[in-house]
Amino acid sequence: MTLHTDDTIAAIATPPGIGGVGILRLSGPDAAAIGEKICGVLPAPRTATFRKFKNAAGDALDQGLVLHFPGPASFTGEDVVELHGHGGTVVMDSLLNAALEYGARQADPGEFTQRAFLNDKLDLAQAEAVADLIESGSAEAARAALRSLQGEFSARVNELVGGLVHLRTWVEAAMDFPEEEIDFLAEPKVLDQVDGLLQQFVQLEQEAKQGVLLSDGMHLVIAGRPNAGKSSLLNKLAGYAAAIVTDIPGTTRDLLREHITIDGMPVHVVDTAGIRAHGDAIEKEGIRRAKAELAIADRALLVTDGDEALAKDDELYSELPVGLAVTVIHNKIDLRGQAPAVVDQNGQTAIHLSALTGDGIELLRQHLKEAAGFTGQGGSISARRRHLDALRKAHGHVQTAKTQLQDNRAGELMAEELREAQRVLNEITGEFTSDDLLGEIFSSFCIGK
Ligand SMILES: Nc1nc2c(ncn2[C@@H]2O[C@H](COP(=O)(O)OP(=O)(O)O)[C@@H](O)[C@H]2O)c(=O)[nH]1
Ligand SMILES: [Mg+2]
Repeated sequence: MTLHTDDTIAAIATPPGIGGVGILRLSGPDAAAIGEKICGVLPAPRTATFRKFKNAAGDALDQGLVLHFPGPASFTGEDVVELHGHGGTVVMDSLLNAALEYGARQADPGEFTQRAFLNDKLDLAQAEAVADLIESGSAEAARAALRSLQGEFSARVNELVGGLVHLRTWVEAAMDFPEEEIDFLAEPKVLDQVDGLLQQFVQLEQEAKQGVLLSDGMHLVIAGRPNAGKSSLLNKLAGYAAAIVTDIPGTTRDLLREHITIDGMPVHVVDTAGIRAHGDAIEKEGIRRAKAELAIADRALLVTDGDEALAKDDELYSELPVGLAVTVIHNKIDLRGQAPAVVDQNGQTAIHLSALTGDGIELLRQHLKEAAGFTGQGGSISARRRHLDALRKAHGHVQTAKTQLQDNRAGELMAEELREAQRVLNEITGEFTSDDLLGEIFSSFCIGK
């Protein structure tokens, strides 16, 4: 991925295909010159004006509106020109080709946003929010992404950084006076500040977690023995007959994926082949795929059709990756004349329900929200796993700093932890972020953004 910004990039900013309007976007030092070659004299800055578009051979290509945003008052911070033509594939391609003939380079995915970042128009978390807003799958997710784009998340991270800097100044000043260091650090306000920071971490992590849940959702895998009612459960959760249900064991062989939302929380549900020792080659492959899916799941629903608690050494458990969160589903309560219930079973949640009648499904939905920590409260921000990981890592360093302070009064070690926490936090907003990570982030954007 190139990180230089000395050339002029061009891309069709509207989605491929046919539409009323198609937009060609140019950004860079020659954007204005190239724009003039295509459409004659550029209009006054930020004023939409009608022009005819031509290529180098003088062929008429299209006609439409032209907009000129001289840098630095533009999205990228560079000179930007937009040509709004008719949204047909051939028309847009010929406009793009004209721009390339005049010396522009086809933009890489996300390169406009990357330039906005490099020119300090956006920090990294805001740039990521641009992509999250475009890709948001629900109104809540879009609102959260917009808040992050407007800088709400970054402001909260910067607040934490500010607190860290303040604390570091104090601790490092203490180290300059070794005779008084112990007293300096024994001041109650030092510990108060550390505790205040720790609280801020807890709060922001909670909100970032909501953000990650809103955009990524929960990855849920339904597993269990054949005929326990796994596919029926998927159908009830999805609200329609997505999977084939029969009383023949081994009906489901391939994985079946459904995307559902529970009160705004996206959930990716995967139905799998029942786990059993014998079965034909197709079923064996199905079971292999089920295990692969379990390996990346956030939680498994382990379905049985009896009401007895699964023994700790039940073979079903041996098929699950260690440490995977599990909810046991005791299905078919209608056959036993039981009422739906949520119970604790050896520290695990077990839910008695009927995938046939739907009795108890609501209990399961509420349990899933709770288990994921989804509050569904408005006002959340969008965040990515990388942000949450960074917050947790920085949090850990501040926690260690507190131990160094309380147990050892070790100013130097404390300062070291605080410095590290600050470095990790700065990665969120991109203050000190490796080119590799930047490349990875921007290359996942769409072309023209
Ligand atoms: N009575 C009753 N039958 C159910 C229930 N859930 C599933 N079944 C039946 O059990 C059989 C197997 O169901 P299916 O969903 O295909 O199970 P899977 O093999 O685990 O996917 C079918 O005949 C279903 O109609 C339930 O809650 N109550
Ligand atoms: Mg099935």
